[in-house]
Formats: sequence, C-alpha cells, structure tokens
Amino acid sequence: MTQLSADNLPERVRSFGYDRDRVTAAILHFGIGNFHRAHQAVYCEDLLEQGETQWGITGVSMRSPSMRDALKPQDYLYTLATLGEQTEYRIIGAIKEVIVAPEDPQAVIALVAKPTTQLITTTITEKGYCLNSAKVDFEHPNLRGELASLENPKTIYGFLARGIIQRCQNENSQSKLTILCCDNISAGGELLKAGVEHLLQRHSAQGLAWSRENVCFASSMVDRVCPASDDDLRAMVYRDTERHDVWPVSAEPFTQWIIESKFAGERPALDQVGAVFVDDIAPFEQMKLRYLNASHSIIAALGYLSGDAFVHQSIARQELLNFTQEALKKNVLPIAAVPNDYDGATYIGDVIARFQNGNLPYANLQVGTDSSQKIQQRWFPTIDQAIAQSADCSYFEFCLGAWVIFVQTALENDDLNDPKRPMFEEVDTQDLDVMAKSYLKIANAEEFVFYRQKNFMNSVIQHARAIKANGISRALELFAPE
Ligand code: CS2
Repeated sequence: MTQLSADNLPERVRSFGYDRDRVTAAILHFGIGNFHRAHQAVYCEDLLEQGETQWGITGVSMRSPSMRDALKPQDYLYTLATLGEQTEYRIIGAIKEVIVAPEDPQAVIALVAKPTTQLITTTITEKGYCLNSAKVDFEHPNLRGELASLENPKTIYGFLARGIIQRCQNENSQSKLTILCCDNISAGGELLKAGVEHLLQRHSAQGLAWSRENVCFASSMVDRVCPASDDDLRAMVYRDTERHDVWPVSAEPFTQWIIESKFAGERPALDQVGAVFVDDIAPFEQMKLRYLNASHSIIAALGYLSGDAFVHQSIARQELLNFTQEALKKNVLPIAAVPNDYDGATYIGDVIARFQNGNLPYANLQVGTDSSQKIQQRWFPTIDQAIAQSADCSYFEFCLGAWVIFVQTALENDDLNDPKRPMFEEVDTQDLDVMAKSYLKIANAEEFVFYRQKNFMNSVIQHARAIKANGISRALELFAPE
C-alpha cells in the first residue's frame, strides 16, 4: 500500500504545480484541523499556484500530536476530496510543517516572534477563546494562570502575547503582524485583541505599545461544510488515487471566505483566488451564524432525536425540513439582517440545498459537539433581539426545548461531546423544569434576557416535556407556532 508523499504523488490527480522547496511560511495557523485544511489552506494553495511562494503555512496543534504524526510521514501533504455530484481529488501542499504546542511551546512562541511570520490565523473552535456569553472570560482558569505567569502559555492569548513580547524585543522589530480569526464567532479579531492586550497590560508595557503600533487584529467569515474524516473516506481515497493517505479531508463544493480588510503588513492577494475583502465584516458574520450555523444546530438537535446519524438524512424528513425552513423565515429573517447584496430568503434556500447534499456525510453529532458554546452565538442573540422587538421567536422556544432533550439523551447514550459535559452530568434530571433551566444556565443563558422571561421559559419547558413524552416527530406534528 503506497503512502502519499512528495516522492509518491498519485498519477491523474490534481497536485501542486509549484516547487515546494521555494515555499516559505509567512502564515502561522493555530488549529490545524480538517476545516482549515479544506478551507483556508486551499485558498493558500491557489496563491502558491500563482507563484506567491511566501504564503505557505506552518500549523500549530494546540493539544494533540495526531495531525502532525499523520502528516509528517507524508511530507505534510494530504488529499482533499470534494464531494459534489462528482468526487474530485486534489493533493494539497500548502502546509510546510506542524508544531505541537504542548510538546514545544517555545517553538510556537518563536514563530509568533519571527519577523517573517506576517499573518497568524486561528481555527480553534468556540471553546478555544475561553468565552462567557460571547466575551473573553478573564476568570477562566487558564487565563488567570497566564495573568500570573506567561512562562507556560495554555491559551491562544498566552501564546500570542508571549510571542509579541519576544517579537518586539527582536532587533528588526518593525515587522508588522496581522492576526486573523477564522472561526465561527462574532468579532473574533476583537476577542483575540482583548485577550492578548489583557495579558500584555500585566506583563509588558513595551509589548502592549508595540502591539498597538504593529499588530492588526481582524475577523473573517469562513464557510465550507467539512466532515470529520473516517475509514470510509480513507478507503475511498485509496481506491481512487491508489495512495494511502492517513488523514485525508473531504468537503462540499461550496466555499466562501469574507475577510475584514485590516492588515498591518502585506496583505496576501486572497481576493485573486476567490476570497473577498470587506471593510465591515459584521453583516457577513451575522448572516453565517444566525442563518447557516443556527439551522445546522437546529437540524442536528432534532435530527439526533429522530435517530439520524447525518444532516442530509434529517433534512430529508419533511417535518424537519418544514420546521427548519419556517424557523429561519419566521424567527430569523424578520430580524437578522443580511449584507446589502444578499437576499435573506435566497440565502435560506441556498443553505438548505447545501445541507441536502447526500454525498456529504456530515454527522449530527459533529454539529452537536460543543453545542453549549455554539448556541450562545447561533441562537441566543436572535432570541433576545426578537424579544426586544416583540417579534416571533416561537420556533426557538421549541428549539431550546429540543436542545435540552438532546443534551439529556446524548448524555444517556454517552454521545455528548461538550466542554460542559461534567456540569451537565451533575444536573438532577428527575425534575424536567429544573433540568431545562439548569442545562440552559450551563450554556450561559442567564446572561440573556429570554432566560428571565417567564412565558418564554414556560414554553421551552412545555416543548421539552412534549418531546420527552411523545418523541420529536409527534412533537413537531403537535407544534403550533404563534
Ligand atoms: C457546523 C459548522 O459543526 C458545526 O457546528 O455548523 O462547522 C459548519 O459546517 C461550518 O460553519 C460551515 O461553514
């Protein structure tokens, strides 16, 4: 079984047409997972194909060595399988190296400090930002530890602050740096700035001044549905490319990257390869989170309770499709604006069509991962905005009821992958009222208005009861929105 490597490239598969030895890594990326490899790394690959050889990537794994261990024997090459009507393969060479932060934190800090590192990007998932209702939680144990000492950074903020302090002490410390959030969160660049400056204020006035002079923190909206890799994908890649790839990645054909045009130094010409630079990123972030990600989380919770493994199976259920479409049209579209040149109803149709891609096995439980963090960005702000505007949020009352039963059921089935799992496990599930309020409190719902709205919460609990008693399908049949 021939393993993919630079000396064993598959024939008849699109591969990099540039000299990888000439590529340098001006990009340092934190969170070298599947999404990054199917999204940002492909845009960079296209830049490299155009001769922009400085925009290679050094990846940083914040926790596990598994991605490094998988890719290193392959010269950090991997296979991207685009699963549309047809399956298309491409060998991606943009990643030059992967560093495992817990193994070699000094190497990570040195790369942040390195003058030739011009762009730092992050896909560390919602939980990587230590948030409490969409703001940096400065009381988070890891952040408190870094406030005391930056000797052994644990968070993205600690690594960036430590590296910036070292960078500003370098002899050629005029090298500008852009730090760009590529996660599904609102104003991710501002969060990174808040966390980094929080630490610099304590540890280095010089570092803080240098950062304010030489670093830009920016946000972006990233979009490409990209399943976790499994043995079925590995087998398909081997069958079709005749190369064994230890960690291939698959994705839908659709891809989108909207980037806030806030660069301190040189800006990679990503707009030459399909990305879009904008001055105001907020409308794009809101549209993505409150339409696509919100409905993804709706489908996942209701789909899991329907017994489906995958999103495309759940959205094929008429009652679930109807509910999701109506939830977006009646509870999101009236209040969540979309960017000027977008039409909300059209975007809803496009998103649903993407979820219906039967060639893309996206697991409900993958969406359900970290749901206590995700719904704070995807559902809660819309609910509060609806309440403030006396607009309809009756579909979200059902969604929260369904989410409560999703958490309880996933716990019972040992399926719950969530940073707050230990807290969920402590909740008394004998009393459904207590369980529902406790689960939502664990998801920081107390920080939102709806949690104190008696009628709203009573309705959430009634829906949870109905779902618990009758099952999700019957509960959907009985659901009679306002
Ligand atoms: C998904 C997202 O797993 C999830 O939470 O909602 O990863 C989604 O696939 C991407 O945001 C699509 O761009």
